Amino acid sequence: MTAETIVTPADCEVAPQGVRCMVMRGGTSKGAYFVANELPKDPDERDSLLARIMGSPDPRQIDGIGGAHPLTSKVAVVSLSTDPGADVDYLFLQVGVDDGLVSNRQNCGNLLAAVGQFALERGLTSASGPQARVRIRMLNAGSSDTGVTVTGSVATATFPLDGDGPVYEGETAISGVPGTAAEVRLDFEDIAGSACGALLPTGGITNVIDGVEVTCVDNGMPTVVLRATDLGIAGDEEPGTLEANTPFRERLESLRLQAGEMMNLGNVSTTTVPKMTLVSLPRADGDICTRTFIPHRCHDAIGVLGAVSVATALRIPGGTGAELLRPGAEPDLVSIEHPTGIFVARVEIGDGHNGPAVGHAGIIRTARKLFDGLVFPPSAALPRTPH
Ligand code: NQM
Repeated sequence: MTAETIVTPADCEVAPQGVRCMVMRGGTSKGAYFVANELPKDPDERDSLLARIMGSPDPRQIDGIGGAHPLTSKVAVVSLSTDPGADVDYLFLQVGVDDGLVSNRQNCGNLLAAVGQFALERGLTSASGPQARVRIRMLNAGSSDTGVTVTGSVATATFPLDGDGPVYEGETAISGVPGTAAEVRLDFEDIAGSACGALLPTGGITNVIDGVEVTCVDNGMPTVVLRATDLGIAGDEEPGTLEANTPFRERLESLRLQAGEMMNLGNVSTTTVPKMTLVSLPRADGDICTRTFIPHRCHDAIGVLGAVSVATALRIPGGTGAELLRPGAEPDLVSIEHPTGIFVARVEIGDGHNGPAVGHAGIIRTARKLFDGLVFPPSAALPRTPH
């Protein structure tokens, strides 16, 4: 048995006293939250440290605090904003479970749901009264290697407060999370084209790739929307059933690689965007049924900005799968069925100079502080687990 060891210069530089870290549930994801200046400044050093903290690369992340799934192997890095129009800056980093790669190429609207509370907990911003409103600039924008330049957009998080800080207890339930917690409202500004440079980055409402019609959209998350039946599935299968269907997954990945090039994302073979959302007729009380690949695992629910992007594609006249929406659905709301329930996204679409334009977009989440303390990463990179 051989094990390949990834060694970087940062491997010897871990403070033996630990690294300050808060673990929070944001929406249907869970992640480690850090203040930016408590991590190494150098991105390579920072990423090496974060991979070790999460326990990657290892399918079980047994030597770290990651949860062995993309939805629980996430990091939020928060700092005072350098933009006078925002309170704090939020950088999302996805830590690859199996490969240990740390990527800033996508945003995460679920971890975003706890950024406001984290910023108050760490004294990065302040608020008083019954509610906090924290303006969060989202730093994950277009990647420099594709030539697309996109500026960070802003989300406002609104959540309850008491004299001691954020209130986490509450009566709001969201699908995919047991019990209830305090409501966090997220309102988005200027998220269209967040990573691809345009709401419809291919220039068209639909495209045909290998005979399959798709809508490629980026309203906060680069996403490809396609009809489940066009890929020979019903669309309401369990995630595990779809993940086990190798020919289907190979076809989906081939479409994704081609769509990535068309969406200005370049070669997406090692990136987590675009996401792939298969749509079909609603089965429960929603307007549309979905299964989303993020992009290799099937999501147990649907991402926040992913849901906003899917709702946008379906609300654009002629968008792929728009005809599958439940007749009579409310114009600005889309109730998206997913494997563990329903996600309601509000998106207003109007006419812009060059086609459809997005007005307000917003969603409701909950978030909770789970743990606050010090995390102790190993000082050397983990050997890659042999497969
Ligand atoms: O789309 C999963 C999640 C996400 C991302 C993913 C997210 C979003 O459920 O904004 O929240 O698509 O990787 O946390």
